[in-house]
Amino acid sequence: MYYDPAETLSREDISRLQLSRLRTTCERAARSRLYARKFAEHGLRPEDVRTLDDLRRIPFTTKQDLRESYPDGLNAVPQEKMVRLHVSSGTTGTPTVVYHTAGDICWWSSLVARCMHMTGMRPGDVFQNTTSYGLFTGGLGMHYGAERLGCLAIPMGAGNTQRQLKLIQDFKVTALHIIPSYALYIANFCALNGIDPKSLGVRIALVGAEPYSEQTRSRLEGIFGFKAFNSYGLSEMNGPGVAFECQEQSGMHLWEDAYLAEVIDPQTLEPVKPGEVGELVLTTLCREGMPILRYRTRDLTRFLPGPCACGREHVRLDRITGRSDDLIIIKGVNIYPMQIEQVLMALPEVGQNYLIELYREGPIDQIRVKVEIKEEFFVEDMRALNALRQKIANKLRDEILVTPKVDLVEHNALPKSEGKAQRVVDMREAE
Ligand code: DLL
Repeated sequence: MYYDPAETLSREDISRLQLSRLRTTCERAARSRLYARKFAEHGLRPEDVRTLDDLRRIPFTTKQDLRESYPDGLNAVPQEKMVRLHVSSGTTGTPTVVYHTAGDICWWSSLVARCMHMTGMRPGDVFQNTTSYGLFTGGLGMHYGAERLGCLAIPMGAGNTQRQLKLIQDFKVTALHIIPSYALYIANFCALNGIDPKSLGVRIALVGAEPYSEQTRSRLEGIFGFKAFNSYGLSEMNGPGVAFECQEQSGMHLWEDAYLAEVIDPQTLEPVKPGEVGELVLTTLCREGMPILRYRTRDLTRFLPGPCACGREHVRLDRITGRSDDLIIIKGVNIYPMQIEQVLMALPEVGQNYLIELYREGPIDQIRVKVEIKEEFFVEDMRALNALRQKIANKLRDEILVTPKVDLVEHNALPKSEGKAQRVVDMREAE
């Protein structure tokens, strides 16, 4: 039933293992320039970490630290020992780099294999990876995991939907790795080209790398007939394989033998009360090449209380509601893009894509939501369209407490990207 004996660890075993691995990790980290400096600044020596509570004496690591350490200031072993590096997309300023030793790649692959097995994938499954390869960790990360598990892996990469579908059909693909916005795009493509998505026969979809709502999951499962498992990770912590849903599909188990997780209040930096939402902070416990201590992910989530029916005691993360830097403030009201997605994806008239625009009217910030409408609802009757526009605006207002301007557009009218979708365009500075 389990892929790895680590899945059966009790809470007590987990704590014991975490402490011994944390101590090794601190010793290793102290060999890097960044942590040698940070430890010295805090008057901390690796051997001062004697209990799990001592974790809190270790300073946080931020994205800024990683940028300033570019290209190799976090390396804890000589470069000759490294076998791979991934560089983040770095939309703003200097990118960040993560180096891996052969041992790190081995660990990462087995973590991903463990996740895949937990969803029900087995040797014999045919796995197609629809995300980009190259520097994005969802490519090689998932690929190595699938091969490790013993699946037939097809490294299709991103885009070229016609070809994706042909390979899925010709090789009887049973499991897919897919970003939610691309899954919605394929659904649309199938509708336009008269393909029944259920006839593709895909059983399992690993869906992650960007936030999506429960409503989007239900929509995708309804359209494709597969089970969609949420998958969380970030390049700094390897990539995919950090936390994954089990067959209960109720929160993502975070592998606590490999990562130490905290949820903190991003303002006070203190731990939140149990079960409250805050910023996820992660420490690697198994990495040799580039250990990272108390990394502030900026991702907002919470630990789900209570045991999981699957029996695994590794803590569960709730769906990531967004990043602390995604917060939109309009007329003093805090809004997360995910709230808008939830409302839209629950409406049958709404198609598979939308875009949020922030703009300024005089001194006042405004929000406009452009919504693709399914073909059968995109009629010439102005009254019907106006009524639909009003209905969507009202539903959004009930959720986000401000009334957005709503523009209805034909399906396929909005820009789509091959990688992660850009859902919010902020035009306020440009105006
Ligand atoms: O997106 C790693 C990954 C690849 C995860 C494939 C899952 C599947 P980055 O490009 O570094 O790494 O982006 C990491 O993406 O901090 C979150 O903000 C977001 N993210 C990743 N998974 C989820 C998810 C990969 N399931 C950043 N839900 C993270 C919400 C997610 N957000």
